[in-house]
Amino acid sequence: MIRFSGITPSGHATLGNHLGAIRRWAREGGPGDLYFVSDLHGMTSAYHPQRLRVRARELLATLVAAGIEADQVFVQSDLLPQLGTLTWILECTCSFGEAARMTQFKEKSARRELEATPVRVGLFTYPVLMAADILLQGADEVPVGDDQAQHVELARTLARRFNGTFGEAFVVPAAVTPPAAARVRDLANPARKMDKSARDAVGVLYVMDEPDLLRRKIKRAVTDGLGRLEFRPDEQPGLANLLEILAACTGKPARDVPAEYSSYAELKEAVAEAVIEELRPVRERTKELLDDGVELDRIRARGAELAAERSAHRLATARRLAGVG
Ligand code: AQP
Repeated sequence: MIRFSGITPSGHATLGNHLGAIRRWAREGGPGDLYFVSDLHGMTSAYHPQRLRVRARELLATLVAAGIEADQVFVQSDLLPQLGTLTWILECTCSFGEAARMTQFKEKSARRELEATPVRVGLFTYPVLMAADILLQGADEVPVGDDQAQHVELARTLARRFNGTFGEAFVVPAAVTPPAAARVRDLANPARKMDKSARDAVGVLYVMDEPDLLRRKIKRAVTDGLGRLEFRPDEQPGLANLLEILAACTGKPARDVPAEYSSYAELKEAVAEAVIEELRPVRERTKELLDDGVELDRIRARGAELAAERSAHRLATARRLAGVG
């Protein structure tokens, strides 16, 4: 069984990415699962090429540092020839209307138009690239949040259509809802989720932040003036976020945490210690991998080789059936 998940290098990995995705992939992933750094997805809005390259490398190192098996990770652009080929084949089976229905495209393009920023064709066609990612690897399950479920549905439609029109080439993937995970919020604005591409980093804890910086950011986290140590996400969202972070790092239920502390300051100190210890091994191992370029290059090349090998037969079949191979 292949479960397939990706992470986009639109910024440095955050505590949210770590607790909500990376740590779970490392702990709960099965031997057939595949994880990829989706750098091609990071090109659908304005981006800086050198930054994209550096962040993709850093994210790859972080996935491995967090404990994901090195032969289960790869960088998407290392499969650009295969993905380019399959994306084109699938685009030629996808109607304009199907692509135009994607809610994420409608929302993102509307926002860009309001900001008077150009809407790239890549933003429009990226769900087909995502279908190619999934179908190329023969994924059985794609764990996604609500915002991506429609894209997996498109991948299912395109797989069925191709198989029905030209012949069996693809596994029809299933979108699965991942088990509920901590939704880490921005420490400076708990109404927002902690985003790796946030413009203002004061409320964002990055995996690679040094302990002192983590401590300073947590100390400044927005709480409230109630002075009441209880887990009440609706009334005290900032405090609840801190309690959830501490709970995720220690494995205790968030509701049980307040009883152990007598002030917000004391709680923040405990959160800081827990986050520092949670991230320390990942940060240190990531650093080691980034410093030892040879080892990371080897992991990357091997990941790309395995991903290409795994998908070669499927791509050849699709090309042959589509009349272009
Ligand atoms: N704050 C969060 N709490 C819990 N989980 C989170 N994830 C992201 N933020 C949080 C999970 O991380 C995985 C990778 O996400 P992605 O690269 O597809 O980007 P995203 O979901 O759009 O998350 P980001 O980090 O906020 O990126 P930007 O800033 O580019 O939008 C996913 O499994 C996601 O659920």
